[in-house]
Amino acid sequence: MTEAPWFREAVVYQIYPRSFQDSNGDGIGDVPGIIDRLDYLKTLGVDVVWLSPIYTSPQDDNGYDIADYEDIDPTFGTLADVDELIAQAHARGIRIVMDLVVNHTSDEHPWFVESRSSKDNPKRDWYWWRPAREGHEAGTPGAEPNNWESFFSGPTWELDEATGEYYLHLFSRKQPDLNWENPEVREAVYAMMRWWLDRGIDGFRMDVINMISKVTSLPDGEPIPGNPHLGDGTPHFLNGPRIHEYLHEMHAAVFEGRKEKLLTVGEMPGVTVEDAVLYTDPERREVDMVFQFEHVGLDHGDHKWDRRTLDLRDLRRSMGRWQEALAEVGWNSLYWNNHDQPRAVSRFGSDAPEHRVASAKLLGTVLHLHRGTPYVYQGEELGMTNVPFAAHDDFLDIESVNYYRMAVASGSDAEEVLSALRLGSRDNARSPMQWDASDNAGFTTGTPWSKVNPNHTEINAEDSLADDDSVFHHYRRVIELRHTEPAVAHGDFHMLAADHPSLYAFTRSHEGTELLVLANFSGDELALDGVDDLDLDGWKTATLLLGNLGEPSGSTAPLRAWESRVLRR
Ligand code: ISL
Ligand code: CA
Repeated sequence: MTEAPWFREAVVYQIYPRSFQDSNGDGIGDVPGIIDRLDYLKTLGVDVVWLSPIYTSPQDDNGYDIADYEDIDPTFGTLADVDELIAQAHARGIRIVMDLVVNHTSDEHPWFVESRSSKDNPKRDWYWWRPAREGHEAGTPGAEPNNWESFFSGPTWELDEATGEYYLHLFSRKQPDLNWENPEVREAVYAMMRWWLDRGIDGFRMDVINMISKVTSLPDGEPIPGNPHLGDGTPHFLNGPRIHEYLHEMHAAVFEGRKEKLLTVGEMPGVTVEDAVLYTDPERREVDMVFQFEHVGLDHGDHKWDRRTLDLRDLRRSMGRWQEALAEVGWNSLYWNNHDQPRAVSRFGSDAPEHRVASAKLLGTVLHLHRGTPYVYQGEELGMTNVPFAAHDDFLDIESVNYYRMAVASGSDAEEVLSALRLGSRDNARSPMQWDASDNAGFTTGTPWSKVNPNHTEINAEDSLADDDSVFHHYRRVIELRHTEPAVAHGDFHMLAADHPSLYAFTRSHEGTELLVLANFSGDELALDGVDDLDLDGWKTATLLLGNLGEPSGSTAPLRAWESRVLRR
């Protein structure tokens, strides 16, 4: 048997640099700020830090629009700061993983500036250029080369006056898609990746990497009801025809023969379990794990702005299916939260004052006890909540801003659009990290770029560090468990009581040790006797490894509101 890969025992912490720690009072988090907080991360016990993009960028999508892959945006610092960050992190046993955004560049990247300059520029074919649809005059509605809708509202095509052709942008018009069909593009990306690894980083989180291969005829998608010119292009670019070939080629060109402990995680909206097995089978040499989106789509209706109440049964069914599908081959990544998602405690737990702490701890317990590599998003370890946004101009994210404008222009009620934004906006995850109870939460001495959540007086790192019962210390313990209890990292997973509306229960077993996780996803007491498919006879005298509400009256006693337990036998 070959040794299990190192990342099975690792926990990753995601930093959204803009909102983590400002060091110079300009109101924007930066790399020196991160360096100042490394000891905090060391105390938490995480193994890897993933940084959202800090490269040179006009910041149209907060850095996911890159104008120079090999330099740092002055907002965030310098290359020398990054070298220092790498050295300081490594000195504490923490690896640094960078975001890799190569489905698209910024329109201000020199590659695109050249590409757009003329039809016969050598880099013309580095992006997707197409003339207007046959029989249509460029610039008129419906003249776009196809009907794909952008993730950030409106068409995915922008007419460029210089040559009278359109370019493709799945995201904003300042994020033109690279043409991966062109081998020069691929080699340029691989060279840039090698350059970063040579600099000492430990891997990449690959942004929307399953969108890089498109069906080259760029066919129209199924029309979207209510809009005559827009359609769903996703079947033509999610997990496209050459995606496995590209990832395998990237692996060979970039990672082969390098040091062992690198990490690659592919962010893959619309990835299925069947695809994920292929992407993460170590024999195929593509990526170590993928971010999938099934569980964060379960409270969406027809689209993300149409929210519905989550049914725990759906969540458990989805999580369970992923556990099972990747049990033998491949590996899962585990997350509730990232910079694109509303806050977990407000969404899957309860942010009501009486339940926030317990439910935040419960969520940490449940997630980290699954089989896979857990990701903690900054502030999650404090139980940070969604932000009480009031008016539409409180929302800053391009996705929210564009959606509001589009929805109101097409006749939706502004108040209804606002309530959808309050629940679903990515801005919820992007408010400044709450370090202490002072005016700007210890994030900045200047004016923060995004509103500090007023609840930082109650919810902040300083208080959490001082209180052994805090969400922070619970996360620290659950992370430690992965490092000390082999069943957490390596055990088999088995879901229990699959039809229960509020109990989340499963076992992990490994070399004679068995763990049982019990979690009450509700504000009501939950009796464990007589629950279908839950036999607790052998667990009455089991050891309590980790609870979230202090000693229960017994290992199998009824669960109190939002109580979770990890038992071992
Ligand atoms: O957040 C989303 C919708 O609410 C997703 O569709 C998101 O855009 C998708 O998961 C891709 O996300 C990644 O690429 C985007 C960037 O805006 C996100 O921040 C990033 O995580 C484009 O680079
Ligand atoms: Ca700053």
